[in-house]
Formats: sequence, structure tokens, C-alpha cells
Amino acid sequence: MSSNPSHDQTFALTTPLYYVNALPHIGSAYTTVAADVLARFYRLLGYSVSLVTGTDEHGQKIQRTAQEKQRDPQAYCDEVVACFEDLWQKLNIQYDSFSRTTAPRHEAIVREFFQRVWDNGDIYLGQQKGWYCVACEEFKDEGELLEDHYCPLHPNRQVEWRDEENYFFRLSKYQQPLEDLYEKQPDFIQPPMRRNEVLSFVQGGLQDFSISRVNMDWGFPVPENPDHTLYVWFDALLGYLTGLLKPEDEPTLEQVLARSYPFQLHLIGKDILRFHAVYWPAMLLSAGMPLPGRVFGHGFLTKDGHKISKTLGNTVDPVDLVERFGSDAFRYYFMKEIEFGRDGDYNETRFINTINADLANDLGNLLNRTLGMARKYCGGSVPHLDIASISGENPLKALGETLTPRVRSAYEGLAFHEACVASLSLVRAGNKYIDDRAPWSLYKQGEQAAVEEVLYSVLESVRLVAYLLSPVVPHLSTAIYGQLGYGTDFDQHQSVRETAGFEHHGAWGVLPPGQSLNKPEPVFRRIEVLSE
Ligand code: ME8
Repeated sequence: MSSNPSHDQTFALTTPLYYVNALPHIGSAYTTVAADVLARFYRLLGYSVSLVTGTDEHGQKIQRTAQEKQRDPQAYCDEVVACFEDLWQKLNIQYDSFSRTTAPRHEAIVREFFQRVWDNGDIYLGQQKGWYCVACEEFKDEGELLEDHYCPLHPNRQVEWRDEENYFFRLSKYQQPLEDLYEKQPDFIQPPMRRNEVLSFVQGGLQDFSISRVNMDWGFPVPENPDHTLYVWFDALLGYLTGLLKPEDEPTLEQVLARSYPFQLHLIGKDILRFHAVYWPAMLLSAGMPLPGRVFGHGFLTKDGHKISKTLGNTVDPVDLVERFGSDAFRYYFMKEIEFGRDGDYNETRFINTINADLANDLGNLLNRTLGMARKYCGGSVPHLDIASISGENPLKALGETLTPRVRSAYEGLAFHEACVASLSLVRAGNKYIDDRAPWSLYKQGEQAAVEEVLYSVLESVRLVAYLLSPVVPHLSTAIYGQLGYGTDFDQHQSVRETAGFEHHGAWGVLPPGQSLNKPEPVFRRIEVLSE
């Protein structure tokens, strides 16, 4: 993926389709922000991007939640879905499709897919006996359970014994094809520790899994036998396919294939890896559908070092966070402070310190004071110099020219923290350079050419950082472009960045000499901490 795409090159990716049994969680916001950052980055590269997100609305867990709230399940789902949509808007998520598993046309996709798998001889009727965790919507092996049959992932919930007739999917038939897949496509599962987990699970021997339930009607009926309801995971994974359809499309698999299928990436948390890296490719193989490029299982968030749980009373409300600190601060903290793939922590003091240090002080103040100097010493315009005359010895030029390929490969490898840290290194170098060169003294000494080189180099470096960080902090990036004289309209800005292309904006030395700068205004306000 090192060359630039041709016009019709697509990049399709997904977030999980989140359960609607509860309001959006900080974890669902984390995955969705990461997916949006990647989607925005690929748009900068010129790809036609399809970011599919959505909700998983069927199954026992949702049915019971609606019952407990004495609500009609569909009305209940609609209400929670509105909260997801609202949060994604607040977090500035530009998704291309919101796939709901209760959408009527999703049923057509599910039926057709089921039929293909059925025709392939991969579905049979059998007897399912075992312990079921409704919170996981998954059968558990006896050996995995905690004492007294509590679920290891939901230690406050006991699993339930089931002994019922179910339809099964012949997963065991795909043992070898899956092993071949992991070998031929070594980066199919990322990061490597997740790949190892999956490999050892698969090498342990795959067993068929049940894909229907009885005595449960909140779901699609099994086409062959309406006494059975389709298992929520079978239905939910197919929601990715439905998500690629445009509103005017017929709901058929052929039409899905005609859109930007297959997916390049399924971005998920490590909790649902098995479904995506084992069950899903086997289902696709059975239905004769091409496989996704990769599945990335990121780490889990904790708060102040503790597991986030309602029982512990330490949940973090993403709506509250974004309303207090803004979307850029939210996005930046989680992308910069956590090595993507590993577990990470939310801590409010660290959040505030990171945002103030990086965005308000280092980046925002650097721009602000440089613009102030440009007004004083260069008449309020980008210094009028011959860019080619800036020597390779200039530390900002030297760093700026190597930054873009580093940041690009960081984004492509989903190393968002590296993309942020590398970008910030140019900001820090800018602050050091301005302090070392002291343009205010150079000006007094009448060294106008030197003043112009210093100010140009800093302004250009800030621009480049704003460009490279625009997938993470789109509003801030737009505000910086506005201050640098590119205009102030957000949408216009985004399109300026996207249409001029990565080759142009990703280079160092493209800020047009002589361009009028705007009156300096803080582009990012410090978060003030109220003392008790
Ligand atoms: O599993 N830290 O939905 P879900 C980081 N409906 N990420 C977290 C997290 C945490 N503490 N908690 C949740 C489902 N997540 C299914 C998916 S897909 C066809 C069906 C994120 O609402 C993370 O992405 O339980 C995790 O994989 C996802 O939320 C689980 O979402």
C-alpha cells in the first residue's frame, strides 16, 4: 500500500455493530474514533472510503433488556440507536453507513446468505447442550467458567444451562481452509499477539457451533424452520454486508459484491476476536464470498487502572467527556496516549495534562506566537521568500521532509499513537528552533532574511502537522489552516485538504509565500481545572 491509489481504489472498513442493550460506552467510542481516524486518513490518500458502523439489535440480551424496561423491543432499539447516532455526531465521526440488524432489507441478505450456506451442506439440525452466557450471547466450555457457573467475562452473571434442538454450522469443515488462510495471509489477524491466540484456539480443533435458538423470537426466523430464530451473531456479522448497500440498492449479495466489498479491515476489540477471525471467514467461505483483508483486535480500556464496569460504578460517560472537553480532545487523548492494540487507561488528570501540553501549549501557542511575529516583522503574510533557498541544514525542513512517510506508515499500521508522537516531534522542534534562533533579536539586528526563514519554517511545520494530524483532530486542523490564510470554512477546508492530495499537502514547503495570514486567535483553548 505504498503507492498512491487510482481514483476508484476503495477502502472499506467496519466498527463492530454495537449491542443496544445499553447506551454507548467509552469502549465503543474508542473503536469508532479509531475507525474514523483511519477512514479520514485513507480519504486524504485519495481512496474512496466506506466506513460501516451500526447496531446489533436482535437476540436474547436485547429482548430481555427491553422486557425489563417494559418496552416494545423495536421502540427500545430505536431509542438507543438515536443515542449512538448522536454520540457519533458529537465525536465528529464521518461514517458512510449505519447498519441496523433490524432493518427490513437486512433480512433479505440474511436469508440469501443462509440459503447459500445451506445449499453448500454446511447447516444441519442437532442437539445443543451447554452453558450459555446471555451477556456474551455465547456458549461457554465448562472449563472456562468461574466457580458456581459465573461467566469469566461477566463475573456478576451466572451462565444458563441449555439443552435444545438447534441448527449447527459446520465449522469443523473449515479447520484446514482457516489454517491455510492464516498461513498465506500472516497479517490477517493483528496485532501478532491476537493472531497467536487465534492460532492456538484453532489448532485445538474447531467444533461446529449452533446458529439458531428456540423459545426466543426477537430475531429473524430460520428460513427452513420458523420455530427457530437465527443466532444473533450469525445475523449480526451479516450486518456488515448489508451496510455496504446504498439506499437505492436491491438487497442481494450480488449487489453487495458490486459495492466496495470485500472489507479491507474489521476493527474490533479483543473480546470478539474469535467471531471475526474464525467464525466469520468460515461463514464467508461457505457462502462463496471473498474474505476481508484483516481483522484488528485492539486492547481494552480501563479507568484509573480498573476494569470499567457498572457494578464497580466507575463507568466513563463518553457524552459527558465530549461535552466537557470537545471532540478533538477526546479523539487525541485516546489515539495518542494508548499504544493501539494494547490495553490502555483513561485518567482525567492525564487527559487534561496531555491535551493542555500538546494541543494548547506546544501546538496552539507555537502557532499563535509565530503569527504574532509574522504580523510584526512580515506585515501579516507568510514570509515572501524563495522556498528553494531554505537549506537542508534547517532542522525543521530536515525533520519535516522525513515526517510524512513515517506518519503515513504509522497510520497504515494502525499505530495511531506513533502518528501523533511523530507529528508532535516537529512541533517540539519548532518551539526549540524559535527559542534558539530568537527572531525578535534577529529582527533588531536587521537580519530580515533570517527572520523570514525562521518564521516560514515554523508556520510551514505547523501546517504540515495540522495536515498529518487532521484525521485525529479535524476541527483543530481546520482552525490552523484557517489561521494560515487558507480560509475559515470547515467543509471547504476539508475538501481543500482532500482534493489537493497527499503528495501536495504532505510535503514540506508548500505554504505559499505571501499568503495573507489571519489575525492570531487561539486555535485550542486550555482546559482550565477548577481548584476545589
Ligand atoms: O460485541 N475497551 O457488541 P458490544 C475498549 N454486538 N473497547 C471496548 C470496551 C473497552 N472496555 N468495551 C467495549 C458486540 N468495547 C457485538 C458485535 S459485530 C458484528 C457484533 C468495544 O456492544 C470494542 O470494540 O458488546 C468491543 O469489541 C465492542 O465494543 C463490543 O461491543
